[in-house]
Amino acid sequence: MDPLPAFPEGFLFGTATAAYQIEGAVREDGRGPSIWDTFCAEPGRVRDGHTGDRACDHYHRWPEDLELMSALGANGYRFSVAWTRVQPDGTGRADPRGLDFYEALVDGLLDRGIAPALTLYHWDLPQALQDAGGWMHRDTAHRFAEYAGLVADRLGDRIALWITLNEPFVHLTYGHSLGVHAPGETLLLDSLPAAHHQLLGHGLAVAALRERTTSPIALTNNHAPVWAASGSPEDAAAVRAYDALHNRLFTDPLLLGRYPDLTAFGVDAVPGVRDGDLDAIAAPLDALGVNYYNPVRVAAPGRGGGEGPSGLSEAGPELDGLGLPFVDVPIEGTPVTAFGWPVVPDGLRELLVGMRDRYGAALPPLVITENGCSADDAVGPDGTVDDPDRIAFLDGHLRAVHRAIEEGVDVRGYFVWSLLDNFEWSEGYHQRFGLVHVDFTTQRRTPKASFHWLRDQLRLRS
Ligand code: IFM
Repeated sequence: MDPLPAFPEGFLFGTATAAYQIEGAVREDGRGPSIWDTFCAEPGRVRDGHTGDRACDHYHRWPEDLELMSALGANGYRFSVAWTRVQPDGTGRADPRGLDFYEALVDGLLDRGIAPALTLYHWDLPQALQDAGGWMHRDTAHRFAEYAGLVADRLGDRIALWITLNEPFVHLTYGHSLGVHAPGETLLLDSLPAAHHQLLGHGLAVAALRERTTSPIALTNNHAPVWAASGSPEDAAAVRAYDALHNRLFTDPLLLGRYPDLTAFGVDAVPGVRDGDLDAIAAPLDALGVNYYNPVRVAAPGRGGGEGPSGLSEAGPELDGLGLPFVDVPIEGTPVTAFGWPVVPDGLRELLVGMRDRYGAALPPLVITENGCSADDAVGPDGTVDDPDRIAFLDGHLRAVHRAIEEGVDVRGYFVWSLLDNFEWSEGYHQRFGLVHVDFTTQRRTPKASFHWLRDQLRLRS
């Protein structure tokens, strides 16, 4: 395999994780329950009844995990803070023990020359706030801003990139519309206030952060290029509808200060919007985080499908019966990951160029805050983990990012999902995304061949 092309000076290369997926220690040092603790405890919600109770035990093993990042040669690390370690029930004063943990982690990163990219919210809402209405309730946006301020009071300028929310699109659809993620709500399109309140929470948090830090601030969402199943006008309309939901619902308000046209969904106006909300939401950003896994192919309703790789694919064939203005259509002829997601590296270039063309000067610099694949990785008899598919995946996607940069898109960093095999939400521990294999019985970490490949690529750059 040829070495990767040169990326711009200062480009961030690292890995990404999230608190509930790796930390474990869910009842230690005053941590309160989050909606994921509750969801996992409900029979039938998560495959094989897996929970994040222990996960990768990162809460205790973080020094070892920092050593792994150093050995990789990464200059960035994206992680998330568990809100309920800072505010166990989502309100009031901070528990210093939670902040102590993240402060030690951040200082450990800085000591190793690794820039900390901190996500404030990766889906683990305090259960107490869910009991009061969760993201369907406007007050949660204010609680989020208060929490953001508490974290910034402690960590402020030591954070290289603040990320308010992770993938609000997935949290909305999987968590609030379809119920396959916590909090398990099945509100379908009635979940839209949870979109608005997440965005409002973002806007209010940006204001709270700006008062406390000069570090750059971003929001991360999941994005996908959307392809039509045919050249028909009906399928083109399906593409527009799906694109509005997946790519525009959260990004248009951020960058353009308005919601996209949702009339294809029978929605004339997003409910719950008050005067001034969109101004708060559209406060200037320093970067936009893009998580990319695969493109999506859709057709007009009634054309079959329902099992393709859209962000809604976990709903399966039932999608066809929901009255949505699109159906999901499989993408054929590509390799697939262990999850069954199509591997289309150039989709990342297409996405990035498309975002630049769509938003023009309104688009801040982009950071690829997640990209990666799951594979059925196992430790072999010789103690190594051979994951050639992941090496090919990363090589292809990094080259796609490079092509986008050559085409003039301002991309500043790339974070592999993920550092470690971890708790993959409703799939439990069945999908392994790590550069490092984790034996969930012994907690032994074994860097995979992809880890060594990426380390060699990063060494070539220094
Ligand atoms: O594991 C998730 C992560 O939490 C959010 N983005 C997608 C990843 C893989 O499904």
